[in-house]
Amino acid sequence: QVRATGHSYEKYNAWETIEAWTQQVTTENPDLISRSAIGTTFEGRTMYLLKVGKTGPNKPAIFMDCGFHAREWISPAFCQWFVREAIRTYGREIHMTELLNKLDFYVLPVFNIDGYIYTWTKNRMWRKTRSTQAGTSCIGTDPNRNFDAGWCKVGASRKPCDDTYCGPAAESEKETKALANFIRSNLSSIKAYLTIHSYSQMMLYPYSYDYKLTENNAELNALAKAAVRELATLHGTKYTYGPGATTIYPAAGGSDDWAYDQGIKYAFTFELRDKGRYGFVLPESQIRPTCEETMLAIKHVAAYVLEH
Ligand code: ING
Ligand code: ZN
Repeated sequence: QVRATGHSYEKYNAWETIEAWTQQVTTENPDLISRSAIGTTFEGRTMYLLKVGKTGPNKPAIFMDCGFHAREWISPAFCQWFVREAIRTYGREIHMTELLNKLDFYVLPVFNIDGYIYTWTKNRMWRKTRSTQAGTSCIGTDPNRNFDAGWCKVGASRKPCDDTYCGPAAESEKETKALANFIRSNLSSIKAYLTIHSYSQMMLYPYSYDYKLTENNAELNALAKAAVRELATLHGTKYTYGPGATTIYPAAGGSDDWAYDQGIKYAFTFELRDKGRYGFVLPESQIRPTCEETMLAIKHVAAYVLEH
C-alpha cells in the first residue's frame, strides 16, 4: 500500500513524495512558482510553502493550506492538484491566466506533516499533531483548536488525550505558530484565507467560536452560495454552507476565525467529499472528481476576491 516514491496527482502521496514534488514543481516552473519554508514541525520537518503566480510588484494574495488534520488525505491531494492545474492551464485558459497574473496563491500542501506521516505508518485515523508535553503520555494537539480565536472556549477539550485537545496555550504548536507568524507578516497582501478539510461537503465561514455573525456575513453567505453552486455544476455534488457554529458545530480556536479576526475578510473552511460513506478514507478514484469540482469553487472565490 505504501509507495516509497513516484508522485501521482490521482493517488495519495507519502510525505517524502510530496516533499520531493514541491522541489521538482518549483524547479520546473520557475516563472510561476517559488518555494520557501515557514517553519519546522514538532518532529523537525520543514514546512514548505509554494507561492504560485506570475512575478510582479505588490500583488494581492490568497493563502490556502491543506493537511491540518492528519487523516483527511483528500486535502493535501487537493493542494497538489491546485498547483498542477495552475501550471497546466496558465497561458492556456483565460481565467487561470488572469488570476495568476493579478494575484499570488500561497499554498501550504501539508500543514500537519508529522501527523500525516503517522497516518501512513501507524494509525490511519490520527487527527492531531504529534507533539509531546510534560505531565502526560498523551500525544498531540488539535491544530484547528489551537489558534487564538476564543481559544478553548467551546467545542474543544482541555484534556491532552482527546482528539479536540486545544493545547496547553493558543499557538502552543510549532505548526500553528509558523502559520500564524507567516500570515501576520503578510497581512497587507493576503486578501483571503482558505483552509481545506474533509469530510461533509460544506463551505464554512466565521464564526465557529461564537454564534455572532461577521460584519460581512451577507457577503460571505452570497459568495459561498455562488461558489457551491459553481462546484455542483460538474458532478452535482451538493454542499451546504454557512457560519461554522450553526452549520457544522461550535468550535473555538479554528484558523479561519483567527484569520478573519486578523482582518482577512474572506476566510473559508472547505469540508470536501464525502458525506460519510467513506469519510476520511475516500477512495483514490474520487481524487480527480473531488479536486476538479473543488477547483471551480476556489477559482470562483479567487475571481471574486480579485474584483473586491
Ligand atoms: N472540521 C472542522 C474541525 O476542525 C471547523 C470544522 C471549521 C471547526 C472551522 C472550527 C472552525 O472540527 C473537520 N472535519 O476537521
Ligand atoms: Zn479537519
